[in-house]
Amino acid sequence: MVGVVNVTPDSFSDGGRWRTPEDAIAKALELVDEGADIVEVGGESTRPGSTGVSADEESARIGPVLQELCPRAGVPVAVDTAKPEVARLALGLGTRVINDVTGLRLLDADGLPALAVLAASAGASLVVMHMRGDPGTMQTDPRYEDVVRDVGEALAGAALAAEAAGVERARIAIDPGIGFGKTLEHNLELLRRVDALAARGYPVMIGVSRKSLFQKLLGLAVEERLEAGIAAAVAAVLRGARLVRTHDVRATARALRMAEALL
Ligand code: HH2
Repeated sequence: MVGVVNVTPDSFSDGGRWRTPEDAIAKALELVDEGADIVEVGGESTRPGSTGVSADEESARIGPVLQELCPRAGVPVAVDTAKPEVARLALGLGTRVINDVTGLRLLDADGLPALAVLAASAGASLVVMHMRGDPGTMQTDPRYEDVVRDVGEALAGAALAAEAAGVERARIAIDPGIGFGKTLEHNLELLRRVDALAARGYPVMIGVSRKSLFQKLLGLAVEERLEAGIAAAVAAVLRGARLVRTHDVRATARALRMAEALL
């Protein structure tokens, strides 16, 4: 399980909660105590409608956290970024996983996916997530011919490009990007068909915690979404997801331990 700490003023679930590096580090260590196998730090919100921040701003947010957290965490630390400058800084500070919500969109001068090249040179792992469009516009009428097939093909293509850039296959996970350029029905279909994504041959990560699909489906405000998030995470794991990304580690870890005992 991947525990999430966003050091942003505006993330939809925990924005502004961890105002100082000390607060963010304490929260990350708490998530490790609660059972996170990986702890992820993000310095830019990608919530629908967000416009992004500069690499300098993102680096200034996460640098002091990673510097102290990486040697102390006792588990691998991940960074949630799409920017090579930020990923380079994070890897230099000891981060072991790059989580790219753009699915390796950015290419370097050689035409290779820039974040995959960086991960390969550091021997780091890579999460390739699917997003249609960008956060500013992604929820404006997203369309797919067949969402499970289209997302699966895009992810498999990006994962192969990462391998071609030198990332070991065993170090790549794919993530359908629940809520990133998808309607409620698209999200539900992807969650129902995690098995089809897993059949692409890479471990599947699912991030649902506190997302707006619970508002759309069940009318729940962001602070009311814990149980629904756990149910979705458990269902995803029973259908073949190998990694769950969550803000609610303790409760999700308990539920997943129980579910996994029944697999
Ligand atoms: N979801 C968010 C951000 N990064 N990465 C992966 N691999 N999968 C996800 O589902 C995913 C992700 C959005 O959640 P959060 O980080 O809490 O919000 P924000 O983008 O507002 O910081």
